[in-house]
Amino acid sequence: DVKQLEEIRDHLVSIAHKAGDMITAAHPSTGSSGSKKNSVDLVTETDQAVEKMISTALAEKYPDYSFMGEETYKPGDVLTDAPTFVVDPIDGTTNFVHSFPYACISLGFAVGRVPTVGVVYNPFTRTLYSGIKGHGAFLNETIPLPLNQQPEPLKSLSDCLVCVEYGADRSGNDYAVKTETFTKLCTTKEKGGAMVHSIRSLGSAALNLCGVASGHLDVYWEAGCWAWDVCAGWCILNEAGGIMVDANPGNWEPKIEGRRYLAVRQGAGQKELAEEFWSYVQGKFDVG
Ligand code: LIP
Repeated sequence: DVKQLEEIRDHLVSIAHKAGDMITAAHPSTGSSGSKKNSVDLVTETDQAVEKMISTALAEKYPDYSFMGEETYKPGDVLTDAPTFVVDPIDGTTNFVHSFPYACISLGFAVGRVPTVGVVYNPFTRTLYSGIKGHGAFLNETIPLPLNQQPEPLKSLSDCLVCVEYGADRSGNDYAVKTETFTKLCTTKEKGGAMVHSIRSLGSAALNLCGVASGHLDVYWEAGCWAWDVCAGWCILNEAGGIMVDANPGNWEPKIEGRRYLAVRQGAGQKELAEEFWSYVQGKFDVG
């Protein structure tokens, strides 16, 4: 019931603040980026320490619920239908390492593999986004999302600010699909492109989804995310009237444990805009 979900939200908010203090107190350098999955996929000691604090605080209060976190995930782990906290201790680790103030703690709660509670907190700007399925999404707990409650209709991609990410895998088919699509989006219409107002690549999937929920980004498209990057932001996006569909052309069914996402902000014409977006996608992603 909603009282229980509000209690979970409040617990996640207090954990997010604690985690935020740990993150802003840390002073990572680009050379001290700890273990690396590859030269651009960074993990710091802070990521690991923050996840430990979060999992301990959650287990104390909710010992029966499952936990999935970026730093303790092992290949083969699956998200089940059981109530599960889905956590990224620092989403935007590269930004964190470079002191670019666009990183956050992403705390999601999924039930039946549906994002049900979301808390996303950027401790550098002290910006908190939260949402509960069926009960709205808010900025700093009081301001309803989207920020413009009467958003403009989504007429054409050429009026849009579009967010994309390069991701941590910079070669192969999926990278070619991304970069060729980015080019097409930014090419003038006369040359067969969409000529969007501009594209942005900001480095945090969770904050990108909150940007679409707020309405300051019209579209966000990425393949290569994990459940902990999107669970919290997805709940907030839906509650702000945004839609999430699959990043591969024509597929309307994104999966939380899948890795391809296309988010469109609230406004008349969302589905038509998703279809227009796909018409510029140059190929299909292999990633599931
Ligand atoms: C990152 C994302 C980023 C994406 C990267 C990575 P991390 O999360 O939020 O947007 O492009 O592939 O998943 O590693 O900073 O938690």
